[in-house]
Amino acid sequence: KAIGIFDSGVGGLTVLKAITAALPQEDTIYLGDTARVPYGTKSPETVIRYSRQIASYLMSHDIKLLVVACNTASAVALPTLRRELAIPIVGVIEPGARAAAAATRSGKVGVIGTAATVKSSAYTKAIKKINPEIEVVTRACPLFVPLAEEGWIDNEVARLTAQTYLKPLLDEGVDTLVLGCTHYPILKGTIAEVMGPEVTLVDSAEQTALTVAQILGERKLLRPEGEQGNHHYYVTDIPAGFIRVGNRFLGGRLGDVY
Ligand code: DGN
Repeated sequence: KAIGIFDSGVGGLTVLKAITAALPQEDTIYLGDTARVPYGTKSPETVIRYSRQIASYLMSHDIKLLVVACNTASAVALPTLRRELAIPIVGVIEPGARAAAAATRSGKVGVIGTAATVKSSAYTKAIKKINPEIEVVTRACPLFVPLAEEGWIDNEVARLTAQTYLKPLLDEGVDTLVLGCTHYPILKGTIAEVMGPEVTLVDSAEQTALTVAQILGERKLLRPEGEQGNHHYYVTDIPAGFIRVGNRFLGGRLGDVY
């Protein structure tokens, strides 16, 4: 059985990349809802409806675990999916929150994400559930998404955008910053440059991959090491844009897209 992964579009490939790096033997089925992206600006009701439709499509492929790679969908649709589906479901918020709570020394954590993710307060709630003493400062950085898709990740525009968005977090003195959107790991270099060497960046993708490995291990659902997993990609719009941007996200290793 494969691991099912979905995102509002191409961004979740950063999560898929982390999962295949940690578990190269596993088969994956990825669905990018490219016809309806972005989720970050839509209402919770709409994002829940889309997430249920996609989850039920992936369930029809007999998956053993579902990864909700989209921060926005994780922030608003996870409780509904967990209630309705009988397989383990991993979102990207809890793993990112756990890593941030473990990393902070000053007790001040910054979280950046889409407008919907920030509005949901999902990261703040998840971090405070682990340690109520931690202060969480959030900021929506919507322009990072088109910058990542355009490949403008280390030019002047990216740097100015990052400086403008991140300055208030720097002023607040956060020592840890959660990259709470699938696209932000692509801009990690520029974000790190602006935040400086004292600030730890938490990449939800890497943390999510570790959680997937742990759950599959506990449930004895891991495939034997040494095998090479197969990867299938589905999109809801025509595949052209997904292939172009996806190859950039995965370093040219995207297979067939349906
Ligand atoms: N995948 C979305 C997220 O992680 O929040 C970003 C893209 C979007 O839907 N705006």
